[in-house]
This record gives sequence, structure tokens and C-alpha cells, in this order.
Amino acid sequence: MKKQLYFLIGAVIIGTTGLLAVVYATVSAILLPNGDGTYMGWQTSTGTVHYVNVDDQPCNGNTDYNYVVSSTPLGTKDSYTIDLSSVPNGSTITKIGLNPCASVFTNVSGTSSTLRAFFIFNGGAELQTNVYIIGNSTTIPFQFTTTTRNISVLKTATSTLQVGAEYFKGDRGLKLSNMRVELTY
Ligand SMILES: [Ca+2]
Repeated sequence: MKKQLYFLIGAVIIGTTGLLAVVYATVSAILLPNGDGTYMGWQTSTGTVHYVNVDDQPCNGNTDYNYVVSSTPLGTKDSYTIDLSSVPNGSTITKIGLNPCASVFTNVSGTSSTLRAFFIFNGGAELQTNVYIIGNSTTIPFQFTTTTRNISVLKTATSTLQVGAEYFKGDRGLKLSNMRVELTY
């Protein structure tokens, strides 16, 4: 189901001509990984293809996920490609929202793990949307709320997007069961 929400951004722009222009933005449907990306450092709970464990909507928790264990080196990353075909060519993408479904891997009291969510447009810089400090209350991945980051990227026929997760801090490992993406353009 494609959902489109229209809302007013930047309300009114007054140009040098003195004319008023109203700018609308579209928020994409929830996009999910459709391929494996540059980073494949995490382990897979099922099979050998990474993205199929994190493309479920709603999140399917422990049914399938990608993971790092407590002893996996910090900085280990997994990334996935996102299909941008629903965004018209010529659009300027102004915001990206990432929303991981995640938990710690090992439930031991007193410690936590931190997941860093990031994205890469057109093979360029790796940009972070948020870090999630996840406690030990559960090892069943749960859906976080979306955190957005403002960007300005022209979408063309050759544009690419990857989203990913990094084992950033902590000592309990991590599970990632889905990664939801929303684009504003
Ligand atoms: Ca999953």
C-alpha cells in the first residue's frame, strides 16, 4: 500500500521577484532493504543473504535477524540497498528517516550496547541519523521510533541509497530484525 502524505514545509518562500511560492513535500511509503550493501560484517540468523532478515514489515522480532555477538569488534557494520524507484527523478530528497527494529544479543544485567544507524547516498559519505543505546531488558528486537536527518540530494535515474547499522559501543552484541526507511522529497 503506497501512502503519500503531503504537508507544508518551508511554508512560503519569498523570491527575489517578490512572488510567493508554496513548497510541498512528499513522504515516501515505508521502504525496506532489497539487497545486500557494501558492508556485510554482521552474521545472519537465517541463510547467507543479509537483507532478507531485515526486510519485514511489521518487524518479525526473533524470526530472522542479523547480529553481532558481545565479542564482535566494535565498528562492525552491515548495510543494505534501498529501491529508490518510487521517488521521481529530478526530485530533491530533503530528509531521511531511519527506524531500526533492534535489541541486544545477549541478556546480561548491568550493561548495554549501542547501535549506530547510518546511510550512504550515491556511494558518498556515511552519514549518521542516530545512535540507539539498548539496555538488557529484552533480547527480542523492537521497533524504535524514526529519527530523521536533513539532507539535500538530487534524485536521478542512477541514484543509490544504502542504509546500515554499526556495532558502535557496548558489550552485549546486537540484533537487527528490520530497518525501515522514509524519505521526504
Ligand atoms: Ca526480521
